[in-house]
Amino acid sequence: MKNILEAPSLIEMVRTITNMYAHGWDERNGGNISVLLDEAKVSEYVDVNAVIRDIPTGFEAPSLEGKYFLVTGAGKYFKNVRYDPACNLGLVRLAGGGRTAQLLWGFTGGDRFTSEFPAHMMSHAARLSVDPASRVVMHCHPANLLAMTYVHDLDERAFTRTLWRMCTECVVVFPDGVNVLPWMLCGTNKIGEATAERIKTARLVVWAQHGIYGAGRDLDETFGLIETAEKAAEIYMKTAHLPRINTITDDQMRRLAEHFKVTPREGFLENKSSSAV
Ligand code: 2HA
Ligand code: ZN
Repeated sequence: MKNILEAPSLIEMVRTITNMYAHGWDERNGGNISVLLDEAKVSEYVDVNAVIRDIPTGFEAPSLEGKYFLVTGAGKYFKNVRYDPACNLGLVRLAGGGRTAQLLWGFTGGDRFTSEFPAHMMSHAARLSVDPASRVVMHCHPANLLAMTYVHDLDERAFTRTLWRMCTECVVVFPDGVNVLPWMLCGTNKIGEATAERIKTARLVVWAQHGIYGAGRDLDETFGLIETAEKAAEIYMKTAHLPRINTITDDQMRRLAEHFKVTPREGFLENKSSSAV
């Protein structure tokens, strides 16, 4: 067996978590990540028949049966992960229709996966149903996106349009837009189901007054989505109280979409030649 601490996916997970903490997105035990791994790769590093313990999940996810996930632990601080990955992270395989997570490595302190495991697993199932290459679900608490949910309309089209207009590249980076959930109790199957439902049509889902979920094909893509949306929210929070003199128009966003060959979410731009702000 190879040393799992040298596995590229584990190294990238630790680096990403460390970077997220450095960005201020993950105070205390805030935030969590799960990454779907291939069995062939996993079996280079762990004996997939040696289950350390079974952890009940409290939900069903039949489409994820037999799938492997590297995931952050409940109550773990992102700032500490790099000093002890085996304590703060776990590698699990879902069994029993998703009702059980079989621990194969990690959680050495006897812990379990993040309290947001239902939202993560349900979001993976939802994203895989629309994009079989989807691998990553990431949750964190970026300050400007969070601040924006206190002062901006939570309508998904309005929220997305504001973010798109804050930086030229936003419509190119997240043409699918940003979906928004109202405040809900976190750590529950209910918020998991709601997140999964909203993450089907956009890779970013804001949890009002809490944070954001991102989904992507790898850690870089997912981090980059959140990073770009958070930058846009920062520009918004820096300018929202000031008179607006200039903007990015819908026609300009349409030109960006044509040039960079992306398709903005249907109905989110105004009709051609409209000057709506
Ligand atoms: O894991 O961020 O939403 C801590 C959280 C819960
Ligand atoms: Zn959170």
